[in-house]
Amino acid sequence: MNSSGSESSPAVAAAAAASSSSNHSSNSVPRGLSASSKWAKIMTLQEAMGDQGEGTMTLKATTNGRPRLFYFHARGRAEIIRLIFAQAEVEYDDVRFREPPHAMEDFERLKGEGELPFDQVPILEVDGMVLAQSQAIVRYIARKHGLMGGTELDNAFADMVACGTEDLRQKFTQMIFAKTEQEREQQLQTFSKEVLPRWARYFENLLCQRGGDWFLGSRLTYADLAVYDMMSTITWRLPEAFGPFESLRAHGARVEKLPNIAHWLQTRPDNPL
Ligand SMILES: N[C@@H](CCC(=O)N[C@@H](CS)C(=O)NCC(=O)O)C(=O)O
Repeated sequence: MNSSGSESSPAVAAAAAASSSSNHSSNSVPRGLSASSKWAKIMTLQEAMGDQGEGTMTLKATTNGRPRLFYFHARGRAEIIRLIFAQAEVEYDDVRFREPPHAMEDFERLKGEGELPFDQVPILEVDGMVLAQSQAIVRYIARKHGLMGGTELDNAFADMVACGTEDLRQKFTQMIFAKTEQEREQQLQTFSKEVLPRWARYFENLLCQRGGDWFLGSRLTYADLAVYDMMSTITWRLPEAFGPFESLRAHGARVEKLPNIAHWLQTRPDNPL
């Protein structure tokens, strides 16, 4: 997102793609901001603020231990947080900006609170503290809710895998949001023919290193959810991307079958990105 407030950021573009894609769902009722899920209370910023207008929301208001996640109406960097909360059955408020053209308006309003550490989202407000940086948030909630490894070294292994997903996501996002169509096509070729197969192989090697269903063998960690999230982001644009990577695809299918994850996938708003 650029500081000029233009609507060209990946998250805003993703929100725009989300709103147009929900209009295109033919077989199911589109699930937008009115979606509801067992643990996530999905709401707009206006609802979270009690719709009392500018300056009336206090971000550090006591939330009685109930976390509040703020982000665009998109998956983006917030979805891994939502997946962890779903798996751990944590009740929280999933506060989303409206779709474009109002997304930036809402983001500016939140920034106007003067409490965002880096003027970026996602943020998680918990117990009167505002946390930014998605990876810090992810590690905090994964530790708190038992989705880390059993040892410090295993935690580092899980972090390593998750950091890898961030690298690949960044390469994907750069490509998807290239400035011109021609640039995008060119980058798409390089990404799908060179970058993606190389990185998919890295992940597959790591997955197979220990045997078992998960990256840490028999123990599910947030890294499994992070890899799943990254793969579903990429397959939105490149449906066949992971075709040759059987172990990774089987891993993704296992994540989707986790009952709490399955519930979230079935009930979450249908944003593609
Ligand atoms: N390293 C940060 C990056 C967050 C980030 O760039 N968020 C975007 C939206 S996806 C944003 O708020 N951009 C506003 C800006 O950087 O000015 C994280 O992982 O949370």
